[in-house]
Amino acid sequence: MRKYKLGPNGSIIAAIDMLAVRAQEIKSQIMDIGANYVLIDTPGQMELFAFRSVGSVLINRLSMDRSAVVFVIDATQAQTPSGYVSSMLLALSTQFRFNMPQVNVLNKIDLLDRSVVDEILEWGGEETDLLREALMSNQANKLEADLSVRLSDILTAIGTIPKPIPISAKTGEGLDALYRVLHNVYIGGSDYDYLE
Ligand SMILES: Nc1nc2c(ncn2[C@@H]2O[C@H](COP(=O)(O)OP(=O)(O)OP(=O)(O)O)[C@@H](O)[C@H]2O)c(=O)[nH]1
Ligand SMILES: [Mg+2]
Repeated sequence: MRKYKLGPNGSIIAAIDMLAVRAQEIKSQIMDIGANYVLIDTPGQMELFAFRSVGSVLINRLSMDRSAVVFVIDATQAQTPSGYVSSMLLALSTQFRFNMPQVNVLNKIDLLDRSVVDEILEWGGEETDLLREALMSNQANKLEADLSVRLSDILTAIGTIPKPIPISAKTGEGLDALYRVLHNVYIGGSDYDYLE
């Protein structure tokens, strides 16, 4: 920020652009480590990373043979029906932008009661009416309710959005399930049902 006299957003943009330019060099340094798994953490400000073309350029350049995007949803934001729909739309737009296998996770479940987590997971289940009903009963404003229901209908119609895997980065809960799903993606399996 000081060197280029940029604000926080401009600095993130400049840093990503610089990374993209040096992506091959960074990738070969990563390969030299010889790790079984490599995790690359990207900035959460989606308009600065996922929604700029250099974001997907960088992802493509750093990707190895078997790579997947893990999209992290904050469970506390997704606990209201409209918050859930907004989170899933963001997950969908990342899937659309990167066009890579994507796993969605619902993080911070340690902050919510298990019953609330279960309700969120049901919204992503087969019973699509559950989300619809929750949206209708939670919105005081009719316009907002209509819009949310229509957006959730889009999510249902698209149908390929993987339901989120509940995890806690803090307690480690659910990480084994995430590992299993990622392993499935790596070996080319399509079975996403981690509960089986
Ligand atoms: N209770 C709880 N807190 C968490 C969990 N995961 C992250 N946090 C906290 O949430 C805050 C934000 O975590 P970060 O990892 O910086 O979030 P981020 O999404 O990477 O943020 P950006 O990189 O800015 O997008 C920190 O205070 C973390 O300790 C979790 O599973 N449970
Ligand atoms: Mg972060």
